[in-house]
Amino acid sequence: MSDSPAAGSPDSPQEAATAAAARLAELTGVERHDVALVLGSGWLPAVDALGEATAEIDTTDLPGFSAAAVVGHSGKIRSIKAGDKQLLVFLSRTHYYEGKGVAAVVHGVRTAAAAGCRAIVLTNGCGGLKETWSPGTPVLISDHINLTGRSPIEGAHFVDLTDLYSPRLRALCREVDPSLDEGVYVQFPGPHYETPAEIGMVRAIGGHLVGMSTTLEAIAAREAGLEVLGISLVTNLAAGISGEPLDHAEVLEAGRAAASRMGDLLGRVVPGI
Ligand code: 8IG
Repeated sequence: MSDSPAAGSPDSPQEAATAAAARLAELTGVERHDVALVLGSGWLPAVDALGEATAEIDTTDLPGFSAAAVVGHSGKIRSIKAGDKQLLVFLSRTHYYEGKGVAAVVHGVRTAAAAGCRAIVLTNGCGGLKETWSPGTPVLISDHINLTGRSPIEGAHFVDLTDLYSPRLRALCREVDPSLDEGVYVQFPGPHYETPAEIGMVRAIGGHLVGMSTTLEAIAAREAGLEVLGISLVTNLAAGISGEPLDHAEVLEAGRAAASRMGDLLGRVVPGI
């Protein structure tokens, strides 16, 4: 399987992103954005803490995006003025499990880079392996393990992923909130959650957080030259740890309950990016 455009198509992923960024500039009236944020499960209620929206558009108004598929992910993009920075906030993402291909998963990241962004904040809701991480705990992503077996990059382009999750931005977050823990995020393809045996494997390979997003986006962001901050919101203990079944409604509730803390964190970190 290939996510490349059909032979003869003029649309390389970068050309598609440039086209989306041009339309974004028209629709928002903003020539360049500075920092992008992608809000994952449970993060939507935090958006209002970022500042005043100068424009809000549907992702489907831009070329290359399709409608949001998950409850709790609204298919909108906001342009927000926050101090001297113009933020580009994706209120939804395309997940790998939607089957639209890896290029669709990272199109927002490439569009953000084409729109002028120098940094991107990738957030997600995830399962946690440490019992001290109660639902609603934010955790900085220190590194990742990509278990999708896929890459957003095609061809002989060997991108370095050392320090993918910016030590500078992690330190900035800990200045704002010294209680923040960090961990290794493991992306599974989904959409099913893990078995308890798979969580045992995650522990064995050095993972602390499990989810269905973020790693492919982080790789595309690094390829595009963006500085990356990854923050997970632990919304549930990983499978088999608490003895309770996993439930998407619970995930959304944990996000609502943690919204003011997440909004405060993002609102205080973004000015320093
Ligand atoms: I929210 O426990 C959320 N997303 N893979 N496992 C995986 N994804 C998740 C989980 C989880 N919780």
